[in-house]
Amino acid sequence: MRPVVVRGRRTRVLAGLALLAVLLPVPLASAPAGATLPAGDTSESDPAPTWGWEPLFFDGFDGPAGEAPAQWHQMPGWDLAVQNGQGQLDVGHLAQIRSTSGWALPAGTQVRVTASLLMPDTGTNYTALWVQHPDPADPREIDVVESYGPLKPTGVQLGSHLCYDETLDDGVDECAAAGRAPELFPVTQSFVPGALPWEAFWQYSAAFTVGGEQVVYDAQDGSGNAAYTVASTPDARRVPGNALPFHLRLSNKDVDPEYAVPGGVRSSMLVDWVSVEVKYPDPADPEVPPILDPATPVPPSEVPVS
Ligand SMILES: [Ca+2]
Repeated sequence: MRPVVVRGRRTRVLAGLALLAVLLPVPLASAPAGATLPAGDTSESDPAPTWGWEPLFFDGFDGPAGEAPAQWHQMPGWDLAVQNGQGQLDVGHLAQIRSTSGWALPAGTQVRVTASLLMPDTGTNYTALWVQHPDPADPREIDVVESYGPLKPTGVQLGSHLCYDETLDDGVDECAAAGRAPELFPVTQSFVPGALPWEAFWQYSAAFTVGGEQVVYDAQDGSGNAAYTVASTPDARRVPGNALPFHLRLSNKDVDPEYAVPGGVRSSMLVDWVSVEVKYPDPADPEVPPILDPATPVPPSEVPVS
């Protein structure tokens, strides 16, 4: 199981320091206008335009109100998430679903997982989209984004887990002790008031190369303006390999009662769409470079987010 409590102070401080090195927020006011949308498309309802990426999975959640999404299944012990009839999936209190499809892709395949999400505004819900690599001994979990909401100090964060601490209440971080601590980046400060993750839909992405060593996370509005771009510390253990399929998970957990903060009115996470896009390695040029050269600091304008 994934931890559901706020992470320890030391972890957050370390993650914050790492974030300073790699988080390169782009001021929204100076970002270029979204002039690349094809005529007729709207920034509210369509994924960002892409070139060179092939769709592997897409769900726009356009089914009738109350109907379960056909490409996902309910996790045992959890509630189902259902469509709301307005083109969105309502991931309510205690809902958790997994993509029925999973993908084991050739090494060198570039993968980008993106979802358009509106987070709950409560202090009692903990919502997440993550890439699950289902090997308990080698999880390689990528948290595309997770949110504790506006009332909790953690707000939204992203990162990855290599290990699950099954004894969160014993005061010992077994994962860190084993050299497998999570890498987490808080990003709430990258959003502007009025467009915070619980006030506006954002497109949250994680991109990686199968068998590579780095994950690039970003959040964009519907016009391609980025709130943040985060490049993870290079570590092959944090990127899915090709031996096991990875799946997608959406969840809405309760925070533990002792950490709950009253307030807020919307406990659901709303999901407009989810996509997985890929670029397969060129057979004529199998030496596909990693998404980023870890040795080279990359300004946000050059990070290959599209
Ligand atoms: Ca939709």
